[in-house]
Amino acid sequence: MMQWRRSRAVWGVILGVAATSQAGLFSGWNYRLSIQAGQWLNGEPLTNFPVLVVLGTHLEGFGYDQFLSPPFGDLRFSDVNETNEFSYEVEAWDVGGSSWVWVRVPVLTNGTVIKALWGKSGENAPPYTTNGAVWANQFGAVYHLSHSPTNPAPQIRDSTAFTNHGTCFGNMTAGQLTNGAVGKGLRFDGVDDYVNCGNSASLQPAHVTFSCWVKPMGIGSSSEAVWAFSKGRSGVSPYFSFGFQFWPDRSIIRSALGLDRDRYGSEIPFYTNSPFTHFTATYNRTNLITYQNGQVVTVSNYNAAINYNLADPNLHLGQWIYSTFIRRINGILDEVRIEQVARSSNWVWATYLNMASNDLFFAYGPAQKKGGTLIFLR
Ligand SMILES: [Ca+2]
Repeated sequence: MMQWRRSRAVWGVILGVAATSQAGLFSGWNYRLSIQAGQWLNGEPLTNFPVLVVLGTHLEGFGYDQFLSPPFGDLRFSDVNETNEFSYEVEAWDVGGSSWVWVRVPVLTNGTVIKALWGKSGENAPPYTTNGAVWANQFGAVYHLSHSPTNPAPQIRDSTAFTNHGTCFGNMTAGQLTNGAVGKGLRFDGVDDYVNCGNSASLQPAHVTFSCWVKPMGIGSSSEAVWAFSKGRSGVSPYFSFGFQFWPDRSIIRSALGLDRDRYGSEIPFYTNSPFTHFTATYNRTNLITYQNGQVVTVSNYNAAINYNLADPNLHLGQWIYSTFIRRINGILDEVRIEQVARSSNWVWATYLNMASNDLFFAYGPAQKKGGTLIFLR
């Protein structure tokens, strides 16, 4: 005791810990970890932005055995002061490795600090972990592609509240859930595999952002154009509403838009056996902007409405098809998103970097345990 009293510096630190631990919502939680965004963002504060947080024993002081309501019933996220609780969704939880968690941050900008908290018994994962709350900011569909195709249909889960879940076709196997760009992704064989996600108003916005990670691993069912995903198909122009076409014979990928009665798009060099690459397209009835790995690569001016009035309006992952024209991709897809607004370039960049370089985007921890020192004060 005397030893502690002699040091004002140490005394101050202990009081600080005590005050922080008792002020917020989570005074009963034993562990906390600060997660700080680096100086990578371009000045625009991003509101209600879902960030990827990667937890695991690679983080100093972190242990899965510290969770007292396993597997993650006592996991919480908050602002730095522990006064606002943030919604989260677990994409995958692996006590033998890394766990992938999406957290909706009210305002994300350079230097933003969020906290992860855990270590409390008798807690349950809140409803926001499964009800789509993380994706409430104008997301129409979000596919993490982290579920086995051998699960009961619909196997491919949409994380939004719109539940645009997809059903697998082509006798896809458990082994086709494979390493993706974020946790697991889904391998399509380029022969008969695809996922039918159905249709709803949530998938037919006037302005749109659509995106995915893609890694082509062969030609697929046609050397002309195979599709990472297609919203809508018909045998007459415009043939589709939107999606990404990969052309093995031309070594390009195309952000495709069906407007009124014609088809449009922008082409970007892209190759079979390219590493995982992130593509995003935004359309706001002024510009179609296409991004590769978070950077603008093409801007095209169009102003017509997206044509959603097609014979088959469903969203398909892994293919476009009409009659005998079968266009199935051979490769891996991950994190397919349809958004109901044309996102800003800053939003697209942050989305990419947060996934591609998570340990650069965020500075983590170390994890700190509450407790021990407080006993001395009493
Ligand atoms: Ca994934």
